[in-house]
Amino acid sequence: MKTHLLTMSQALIRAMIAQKIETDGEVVPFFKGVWAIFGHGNVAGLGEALYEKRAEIPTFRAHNEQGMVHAATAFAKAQRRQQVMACTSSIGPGALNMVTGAAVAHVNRLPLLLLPGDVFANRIPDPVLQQVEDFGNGVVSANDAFISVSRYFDRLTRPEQLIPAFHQAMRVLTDPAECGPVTLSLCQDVQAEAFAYPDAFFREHIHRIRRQAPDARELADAVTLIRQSRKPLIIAGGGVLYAGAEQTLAAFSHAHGVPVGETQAGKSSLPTAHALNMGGIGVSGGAAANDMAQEADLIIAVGTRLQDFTTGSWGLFKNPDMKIIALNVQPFDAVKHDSVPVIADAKIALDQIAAALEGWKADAGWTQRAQAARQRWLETADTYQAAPKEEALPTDAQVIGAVQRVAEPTDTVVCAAGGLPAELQKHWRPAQPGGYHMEYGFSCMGYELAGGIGVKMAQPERDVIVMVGDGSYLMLNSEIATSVMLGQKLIIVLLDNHGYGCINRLQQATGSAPFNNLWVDSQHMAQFPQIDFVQHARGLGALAEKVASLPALSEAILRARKADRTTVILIDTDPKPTTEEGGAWWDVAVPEVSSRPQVHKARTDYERARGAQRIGN
Ligand SMILES: Cc1ncc(C[n+]2csc(CCOP(=O)(O)OP(=O)(O)O)c2C)c(N)n1
Ligand SMILES: [Mg+2]
Repeated sequence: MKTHLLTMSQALIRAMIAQKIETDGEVVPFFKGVWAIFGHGNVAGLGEALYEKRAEIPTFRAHNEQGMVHAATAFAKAQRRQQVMACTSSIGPGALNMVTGAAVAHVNRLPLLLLPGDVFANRIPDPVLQQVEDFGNGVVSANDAFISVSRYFDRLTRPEQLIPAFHQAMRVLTDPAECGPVTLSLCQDVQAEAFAYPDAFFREHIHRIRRQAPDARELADAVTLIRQSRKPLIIAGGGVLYAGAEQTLAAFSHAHGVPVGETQAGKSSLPTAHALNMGGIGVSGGAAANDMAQEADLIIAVGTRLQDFTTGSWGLFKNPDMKIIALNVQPFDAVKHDSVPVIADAKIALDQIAAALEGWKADAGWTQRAQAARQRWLETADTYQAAPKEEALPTDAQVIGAVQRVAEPTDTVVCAAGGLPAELQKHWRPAQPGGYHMEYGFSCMGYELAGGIGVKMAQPERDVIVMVGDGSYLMLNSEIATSVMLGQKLIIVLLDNHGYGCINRLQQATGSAPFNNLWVDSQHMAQFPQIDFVQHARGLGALAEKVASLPALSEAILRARKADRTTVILIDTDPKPTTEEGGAWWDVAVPEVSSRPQVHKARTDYERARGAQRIGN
């Protein structure tokens, strides 16, 4: 048997280079590159191996491990899970900084390869710097924290373990149902240890993402249910985009007169102009989709996890006879809420269902109502986006309107947390599939700027517009410097409302006093914050300007498009108003006991709302 004497690190990097993927008939490297921040846990082992192969697989330097994981995760999302990145860190703090990012990828079902350094397998120098010591368990390591946020976890304590571990890693990274973060925790000494790896381990491997066809009986059950329904509604989740099923969905909706509501991950499945695109559904959705959802007798849930923001914490659907068909590659999702499962790829299954439904249409009245509801909602949304009176601070919706007025069909808007996700789900009008990149599975503050880099790396020909609140910006902004260094240009619109506007609103909606969210409501303050975001962004190497009006914002975006690097455009906004219409109830537990009458009232309302919650289905 032909073998190659290599360190475990060298073998890993060579095996990664050998992985290819066939997408749209083209064969490309499966691993786009490796994000790295070195320390004693990886600099000598993996660092040396990456240097050796730097011409074949690029290494990108970041400023914060969490940030680099967000960039890698966003890249995989923008590539619709067809291509991934890896991230390597030192042991201890560097590794644990990646855990939050791992959770983002885990919740959002996005493939990602994490390579944190780990303690010495031989344990001779124990405890090494940054090693966590457990008094009663010799195998505990800080990296155990990855276990709960990895779809596959392995700790390599011998170099030859890489072979089976890598095969399992590739299985998970390329499986549409299982995919998520894979953590190979690499003991520092093992990274540097050699083994005679078989030649076959480095052979080119061309992957193709599996498209699972539905079981014939599951398909038949779903078709029967659809034929029996009069008021069906499709919920389009991220799975539509990952399956590349947007045209199939558009044709299905059109042929059968079935309206479509979009989740945060599924938004931009249909172009805004599609006659039966109801827009966003759920807590942060619009009035059109939510009105239809209340009455629907059948929900066809395509590629969605049915999280609480989609189902209004299961208070949204009011028709007592409503049934759910869950079309999903992942059985875990397909059985939720007693759904009728169709375990399959969205594109294949929608095509097959459409063929079996030949000639069938939803009630004409239902379809017409949907079209009218959609029109009404777009008109309502227009009024929210319209420019404010001169003296008033703009709202988030008005800022979105100003960005939209100068948007190109090819733009991708990126966001994750704060008040913006709800306003964007209601107001952003994507012209093309994939033009809306929202991380709303973990809604992780700090994803926006770093994630934008990953999106730009996936879509270099598109302008990437990151919309971010002051809170998220302050939480993680160091990757602005990375975007400048790597030439991955972002247009960042920073909405400064002086604090955590959305949580402040939520706090008061649950009867609490304004407390500890907006800067002005912070208790212990020697000085009111005077943060100069423009100087800060310039300090990191970006271009930056503050605008005083919405027309000035639109103009600044046009300037930023022409700029050679990342631009931060700052605008002050009003933390209070949001779009009232649309939106569904969200279950946020209100205290049963309080000294404040506002909380008593909120509790009474809360209990009433819970009475309308669908349990189990
Ligand atoms: C890492 C993280 N911490 C806390 C939260 C809870 N949270 C959600 S939004 C938010 C405030 C966001 O503030 P900002 O970015 O300024 O947006 P705004 O609410 O003002 O629109 C907080 C604290 C979160 N989602 N992520
Ligand atoms: Mg804010």
